[in-house]
Amino acid sequence: MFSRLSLCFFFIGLTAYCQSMPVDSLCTPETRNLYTHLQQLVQKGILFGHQDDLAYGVGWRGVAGRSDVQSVTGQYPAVMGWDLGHIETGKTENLDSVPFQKIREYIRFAYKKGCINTVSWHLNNPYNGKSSWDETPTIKYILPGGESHATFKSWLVIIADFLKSLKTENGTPIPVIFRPYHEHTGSWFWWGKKESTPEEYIALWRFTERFLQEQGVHNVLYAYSSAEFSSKEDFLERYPGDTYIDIIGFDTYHRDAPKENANFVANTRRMLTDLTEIGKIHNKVCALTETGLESLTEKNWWTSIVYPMVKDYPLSYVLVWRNANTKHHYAPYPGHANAADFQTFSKMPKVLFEKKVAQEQVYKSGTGAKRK
Ligand code: BMA
Repeated sequence: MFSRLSLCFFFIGLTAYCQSMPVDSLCTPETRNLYTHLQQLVQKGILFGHQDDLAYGVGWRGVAGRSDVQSVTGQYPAVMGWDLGHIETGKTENLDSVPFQKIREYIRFAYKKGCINTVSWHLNNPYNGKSSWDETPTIKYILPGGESHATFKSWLVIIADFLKSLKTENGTPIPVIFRPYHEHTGSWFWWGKKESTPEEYIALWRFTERFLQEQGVHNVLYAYSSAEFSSKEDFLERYPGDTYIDIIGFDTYHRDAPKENANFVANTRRMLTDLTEIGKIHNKVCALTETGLESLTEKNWWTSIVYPMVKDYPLSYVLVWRNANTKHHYAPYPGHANAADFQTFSKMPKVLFEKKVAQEQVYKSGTGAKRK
């Protein structure tokens, strides 16, 4: 009896332990702690994220410590997104003209504050050198045996080197969420739904992940992030598997406000419901990996559309896209008609900006996370 009971506790404990582990069993302690914290923070609230936050905003670029989000709310976003598109070409700046050396510095700055970095990759087409938005079916050419496999591998070496170069002054690797091959339920990238079969897409993911790990990358959590999807089956059609993915999410944008307001909310709620059910079954952290209303044309968008919706789901973070200029931006900047509403949003009980995250000691004291 006693031994059966203790066996039972052992398995419950083992399950809880396994649940909190990232898929890379060799990941660094900070990466493991980050994952544990992402799981635990879900009970406290949703981290707010912004793409390219420190790199530029509306009317400025490359000013140390500056951020439109911080200028408006007094706090940096808790999650910062970066993109490595064009690193594979050997260029020094990404597709939105942010120098990779600067991205390294921003990632370090964010890490020191207890913020979380997520990295996407709008990589060119390795087969023909065209952009991410090229719709040539390509994956078959870049997998092992394909004529562009060597090129693709050389690009992965560049990505691996960049990821490995993310370190503190003391040499501690900085963990990041890596979110490649995103929006694959859409058909606008060469890895998209019409451009590849599910088998090809899954093989691409698995090859990438194994390759990065062989290259010694162990500071990464892997995010599978679709575009809009029609059902759970649709979302999971290209899922590489539980042993490959740490975080699941999707990208969706609010367009044609105010005409589409109700549709945006209903559609996003439907997908969030599916996502959280999948997250429970597969035991994965969930996120709204990209969203936004371009130029924030809707009054009180944050408190009347975003907050009432996202507060109902166990999401780890919600990230809005970049502040490029007055026509293409997703977070308010000083003087913006939406600034006061954004300030109110930043103080909502279930919304976590930088100051609340730093207090959580995201990378250090993960309860349940064990140091190697
Ligand atoms: C898109 C736009 C583009 C940008 C791309 C990658 O949504 O913001 O201007 O180049 O993302 O960041």
